[in-house]
Amino acid sequence: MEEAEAAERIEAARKLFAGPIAFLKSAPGLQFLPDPDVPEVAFAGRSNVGKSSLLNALTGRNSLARTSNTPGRTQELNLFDVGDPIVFRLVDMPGYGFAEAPKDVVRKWKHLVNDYLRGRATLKRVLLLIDSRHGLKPVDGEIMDLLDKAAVSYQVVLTKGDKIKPTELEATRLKVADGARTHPAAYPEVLATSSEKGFGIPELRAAVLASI
Ligand SMILES: Nc1nc2c(ncn2[C@@H]2O[C@H](COP(=O)(O)OP(=O)(O)OP(=O)(O)O)[C@@H](O)[C@H]2O)c(=O)[nH]1
Ligand SMILES: [Mg+2]
Repeated sequence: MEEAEAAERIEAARKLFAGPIAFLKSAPGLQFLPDPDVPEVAFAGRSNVGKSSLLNALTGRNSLARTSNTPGRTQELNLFDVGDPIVFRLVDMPGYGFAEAPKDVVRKWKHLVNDYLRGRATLKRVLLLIDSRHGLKPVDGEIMDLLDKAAVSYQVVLTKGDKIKPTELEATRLKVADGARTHPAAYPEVLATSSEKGFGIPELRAAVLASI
C-alpha cells in the first residue's frame, strides 16, 4: 500500500474512533445479543491478556470497558456501538484459559465465547490477543483452529508490548506471524501494540475499519 493511502486510512480510522462510541449492553448468553444487523469486531484472548484495555485504547476512553489485574474481570459479551449512526460494534469477551475460576464458570464462558465465535453471522473480524511476553500458547492454537473451521477471519495482535525490549518484541512478532501462517483464516500481518504507551493503536484502528 502506498504511504499516502496508509496515512489516509489511519486518519479516517482516527476520526471514527474519536467520534461517538456508546456501551450498548452486556449479553450473558447468545439470546441476549442484539439483532445481527451491524458488522461486529470482537476481542478474544486469554484472561488478563489486555482485551478490555485494548478496547479502551482504541476508543481513547479510559473506562469504557472494565479492566482489572485479576483475571476473569470480563464475564459477559459486552457490546459497544461505534459511530452515530452506528458503523459497527466492538465486542469485548471473557478470556479463555483461566484455570483458577470455578469449573462451571469456566465451562459457561467457554460455551458463550465458542458459540458466539462460531455462529455469529455479522462477526467480520476477531482480534486474537497474545501477550508479547508469552507468545502463542496451546490454548491460543485451539481458538485459532476453531476460527479456521468456522471460517471467521482473525488478526493476531500482540499486547503489552511496552513490557519487553523493542528488539524482543519484533522477534516475537515475526515468530507469531510464522505460527499464524499455517492457519487459513488468520490475517497475515501481526500487529504489536501497547495500550499503556499507545503504540500500534492507530494502525490497529485502521485495520479494524478495513475489516468491516
Ligand atoms: N503494561 C501494560 N499493561 C497492560 C496493557 N494492557 C493491559 N494491561 C494490564 O493488564 C491487566 C489486564 O488487562 P485487562 O484489559 O483487564 O485484560 P482482559 O484481557 O480484559 O482480562 P479478562 O477480562 O479478565 O479476560 C490490567 O492490569 C491492565 O492494566 C499494556 O499494554 N501494557
Ligand atoms: Mg476484560
